Amino acid sequence: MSNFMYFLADVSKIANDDYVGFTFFVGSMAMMAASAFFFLSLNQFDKKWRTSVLVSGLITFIAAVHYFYMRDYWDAVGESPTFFRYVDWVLTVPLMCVEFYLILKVAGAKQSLMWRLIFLSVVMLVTGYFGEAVFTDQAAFWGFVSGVAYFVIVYDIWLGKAKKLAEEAGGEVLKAHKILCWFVLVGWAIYPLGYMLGTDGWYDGIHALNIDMNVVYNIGDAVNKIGFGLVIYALAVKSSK
Ligand SMILES: *C/C=C(C)/C=C/C=C(C)/C=C/C1=C(C)CCCC1(C)C
Repeated sequence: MSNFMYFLADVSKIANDDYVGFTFFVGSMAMMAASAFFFLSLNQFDKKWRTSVLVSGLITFIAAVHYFYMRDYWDAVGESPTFFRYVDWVLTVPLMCVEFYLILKVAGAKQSLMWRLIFLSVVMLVTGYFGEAVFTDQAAFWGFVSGVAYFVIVYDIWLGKAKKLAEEAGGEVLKAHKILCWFVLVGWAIYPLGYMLGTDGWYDGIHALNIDMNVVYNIGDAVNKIGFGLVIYALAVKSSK
């Protein structure tokens, strides 16, 4: 079959009764559209804001490519595309940490802050992968370890060094930092929920909801990757003449 025929077969199957596949499909389109939006807007900003908006576009673009793969994998295999999911996250979540550093640079943020957040996010994701794909009978334990790293990130940006820098920067940077903090506290909390829906542990009761983990992850990604990017975009608009 040609690629196009394959695409049609794919779509018709998804369009009929596969709501998980549908969220992969819509997710890939949303990520692609967001990337075009961020990339094409770059010229309107002052030079010092372009890197931040560029990174927003890279985050959604990397996700778009992974969503194409995940959609096909789901369609062909009918299982969670765990490997692609985590490769996507391990590239995009550290880039979100870079965004914090980039906007706080005006207040003198050091690279050490960026590397600390990147390190914590990688610990959070690698331990999550262990629980979801490697040591699946200890999912609750690895999810807990992952959750500890997550809370250290939340602490750092809400109450730690990053918060002090945001206050020193003040104005629009402080406002944007606060919104990003809410994304990490509430938006990122969607993921452990998905994890509990798709793995076994003391939380098995939640399986009664009968929601596929991928739907939850896909909603989380759309909210967080596109929403996060739009906050940066709005900051760049307000801060450019
Ligand atoms: C664009 C992708 C994003 C923002 C992904 C974020 C992922 C997380 C915050 C995942 C967190 C997890 C826990 C806190 C515990 C259970 C395991 C994870 C990896 C799902």
